Amino acid sequence: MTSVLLRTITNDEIETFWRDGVVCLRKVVNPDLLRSMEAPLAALFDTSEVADLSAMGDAIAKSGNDVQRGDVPLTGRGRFFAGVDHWREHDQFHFFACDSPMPEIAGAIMRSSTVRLWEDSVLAKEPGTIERTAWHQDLAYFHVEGNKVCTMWCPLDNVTSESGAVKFVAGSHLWPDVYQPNLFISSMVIPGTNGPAIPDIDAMEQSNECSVISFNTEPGDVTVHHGRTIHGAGPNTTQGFRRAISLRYCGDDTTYFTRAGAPLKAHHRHIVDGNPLHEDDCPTVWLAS
Ligand SMILES: O=C(O)CCC(=O)C(=O)O
Repeated sequence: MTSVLLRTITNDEIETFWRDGVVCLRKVVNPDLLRSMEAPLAALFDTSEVADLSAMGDAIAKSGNDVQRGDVPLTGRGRFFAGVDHWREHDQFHFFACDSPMPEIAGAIMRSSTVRLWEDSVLAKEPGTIERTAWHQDLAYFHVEGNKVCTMWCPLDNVTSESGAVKFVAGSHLWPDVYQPNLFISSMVIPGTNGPAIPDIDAMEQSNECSVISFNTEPGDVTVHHGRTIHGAGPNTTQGFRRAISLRYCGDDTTYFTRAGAPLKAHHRHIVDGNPLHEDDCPTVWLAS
């Protein structure tokens, strides 16, 4: 398997990222790299290393609160699994996040001479998963401040809007606020967090106050979005899986910035507001030569 960058990242792609807050890089890595992650990802299903967000959604709905769901028949219903930090325990996830071409791509796109790993994350919607991914910004979940923060969303399947392609609000990385983070499948906010409420993106889109873009993707394509870009995803109404691994990287200008109530990681032991990220917390995974 070739695990090198298949082609250079163009200036046009870099400028698209900084203008729209997202870019889709076509055929940038070998699809075999993504195929090599299918078994490691499948091994996480039904373990304590991933959360069943569909079960969480059922509990939220039972308590009378909002769950964001699409119009998918409940028969043969699939589950939405999500997990983070698999790179710490599993060699193949470590390779994917730290030693594959992904960090170099992040460095090129962010125009950063250093790339550090914040986390990896698996996001798998089984066939017939009704849960949407609620609109959110990644930065609201990270104890980080800076402009060079990105997420690379790496699909393991062919993904369309019917199967839950991620949708991005173009240019929203330039909006002034970091909005209060939510429970990912619900507009309910994470208790103890702060920030203004996220605008009603669906209503804004209807009234042409914002533009929402998404991409049909195949394994080997990667979308890269800015840490402040508002994004979400639909249900998976198809008979196939919609599996992805998201890699979240920080660049040169990032420093720690505590966000009250946002998830803390046991291995992040050096969070001091204003300090650069610490090697033990967020390893350097790429340096410009
Ligand atoms: O895969 C999804 O449904 C959402 C992806 C996402 O929010 C992310 O990768 O930051």
